[in-house]
Amino acid sequence: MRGRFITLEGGEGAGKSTQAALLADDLRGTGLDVVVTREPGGAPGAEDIRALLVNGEVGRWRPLTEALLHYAARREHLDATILPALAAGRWVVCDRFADSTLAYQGYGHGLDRETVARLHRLVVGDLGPDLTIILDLPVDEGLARAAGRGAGGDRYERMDRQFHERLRQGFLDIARRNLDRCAVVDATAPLDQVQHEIRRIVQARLGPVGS
Ligand code: Z5A
Repeated sequence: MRGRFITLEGGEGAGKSTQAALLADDLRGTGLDVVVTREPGGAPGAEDIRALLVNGEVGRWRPLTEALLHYAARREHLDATILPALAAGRWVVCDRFADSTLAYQGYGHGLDRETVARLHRLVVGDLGPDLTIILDLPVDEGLARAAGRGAGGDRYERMDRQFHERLRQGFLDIARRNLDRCAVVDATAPLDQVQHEIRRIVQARLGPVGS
């Protein structure tokens, strides 16, 4: 049986990486075979493209170029990692996926929705996630959490506050437009409460796991 594909989305410091690892542990505890992966990246060629995206000057790429790079990385990731895992019956938990392109390059950088949608149809088609958890957090809190990790932040973390506010509203709008697939979780709650809420949503949306 094909595995299930779950993505975690949200702005900077929302807790996606932390919750992806916790969710994978929860799912493994029920006997499932789980792959944790991330975007941009998640496959050798995609990780090479990631280096072009997260390093360098803030204005390094024009929005369309940046979207093309993310979708190029995504196709590698799908072919090399996600699709083989799902075909083998494994569950895939992915830290960011295509909603991040619409949020960052679309809502954030102003690339129009139809262009992103055309790229999506070409590269992803109907291979998208079964469930998307959107972790929502006020911008200042997310940036403070991300800053707490030190190292001065990557290219995206250095973008201005208004950009991050557009991202937040973008993710909430994506959730409103995709009610069947998306669930918004309050990421200001303590770690274990967020973990519990995600576990509850996975059970409710995808049915009892591990049975
Ligand atoms: N990007 C794009 O533009 N277009 C695309 O299509 C895609 C991506 C796919 C990749 O960055 C960048 O690429 C990303 C968007 C862009 N922008 N940035 N930056 P990345 O993958 O390297 O980083 P990220 O995904 O943005 O990670 P993040 O947002 O910075 O962090 P996070 O994964 O959401 O959070 P975390 O690392 O799990 O937690 C952050 C800190 O908060 C950490 O110290 C935790 O211990 C703490 N934390 C987590 N949860 C809590 C709670 N509940 N309470 C208190 N503290 C917490």
